[in-house]
Amino acid sequence: MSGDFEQLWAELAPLGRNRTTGGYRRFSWGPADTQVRSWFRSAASARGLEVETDGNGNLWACWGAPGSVEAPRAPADKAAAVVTGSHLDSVPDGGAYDGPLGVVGALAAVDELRRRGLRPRRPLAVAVFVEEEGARFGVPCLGSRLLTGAMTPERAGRLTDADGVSWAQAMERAGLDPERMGPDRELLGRIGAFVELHIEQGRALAHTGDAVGVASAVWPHGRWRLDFSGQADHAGTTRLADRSDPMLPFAEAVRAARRAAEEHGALATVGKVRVSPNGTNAVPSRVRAWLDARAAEEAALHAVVEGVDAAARSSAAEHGVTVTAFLESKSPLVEFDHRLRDRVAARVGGEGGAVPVLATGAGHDAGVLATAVPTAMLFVRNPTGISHAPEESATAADCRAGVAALADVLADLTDAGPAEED
Ligand code: HGY
Ligand code: MN
Ligand code: MN
Repeated sequence: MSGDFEQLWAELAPLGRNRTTGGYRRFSWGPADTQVRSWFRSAASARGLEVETDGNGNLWACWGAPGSVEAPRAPADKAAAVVTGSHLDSVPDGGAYDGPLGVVGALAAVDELRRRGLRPRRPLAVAVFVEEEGARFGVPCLGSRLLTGAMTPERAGRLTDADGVSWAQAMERAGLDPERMGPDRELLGRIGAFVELHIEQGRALAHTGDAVGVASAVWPHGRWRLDFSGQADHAGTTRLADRSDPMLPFAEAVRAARRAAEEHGALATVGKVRVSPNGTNAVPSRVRAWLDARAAEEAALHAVVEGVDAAARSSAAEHGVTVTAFLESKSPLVEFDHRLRDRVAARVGGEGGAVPVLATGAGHDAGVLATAVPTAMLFVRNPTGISHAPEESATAADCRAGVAALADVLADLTDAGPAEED
């Protein structure tokens, strides 16, 4: 197995990597995305998996697709497929593991099942969801939101990137038909369970000393855009009293985010800002900033956003600036399906007993799909906890432990039996 995992990892690693930062820039429908999608198709086909692209651009590599030579002979009532996988897109200068560990791990788990002489008695698919990070078009988990109907094709089609290219245009340039976008209840109806392997984006497993953990929940979280509009002016001649400088209420909003997060035991981040016209010697006309807020409970999340909004408005009024807030995406608390969670935990824990079960503040496609099918997540230890940065890491041994655990879970869920069985 190590050969397969390391071989796959070595093939994928160079694609979309920025040589200067060492981070990844794999943005939906861009050149790096084309490369990694093509890599996935060939790696899956090399394993005899039939690869399809759904109307939203998500990839599905099916082992045992109906009619295929390896179609399982499961009785009709067990036809529900088991799906695993994750995403291949990244945040700007993201790490190597966030997303790809779940995709490479899934393909390596298919290899592992074969190595064990097993074949699923239910269809098994490996999925790659598009725009999970929302790095180019702003809404995270766009592919799974479209699939489940959490996002309408109309709104998705109008999302634009920093250059004004719309999602629909970018899809079209990548050879897909945006008219096919939309919820796919028939596809979802064929899925009995989705299990996502993902690097832990935190330090819990590093503290417990476990290589693998199981997810219990995803915190409520969301993204808000704040537009501060003032008056452009000369930096060297405009008196302070005569300025309407949007940078000042923006700065206050950033400080307020940290204060509110501390006060409510939440997390709040302003990591992206665009200044217009962005000149050294000009008072800006507009500052556009994005707030990412997350909390274990909805009430705390709401309190943080309210606190930031109030601080931004009062500072804007003080400086003759207007501020408008837009909710760009919001995800409610997701508790993973208890029965599936416990079944996965029992399988991963085995006779050895308990496996850590932990909540996360990171959003995932498994969290979005949870509205339509039973979903679960397996976490692989992240020794530093760092993620969304080039320094993200996981040991080869822990990755292999994650693959072995995923293979155990998939064997269980697909009721896998001896491959040569007729
Ligand atoms: O932002 C997140 O939580 C995830 O990485 N998309
Ligand atoms: Mn991420
Ligand atoms: Mn991820």
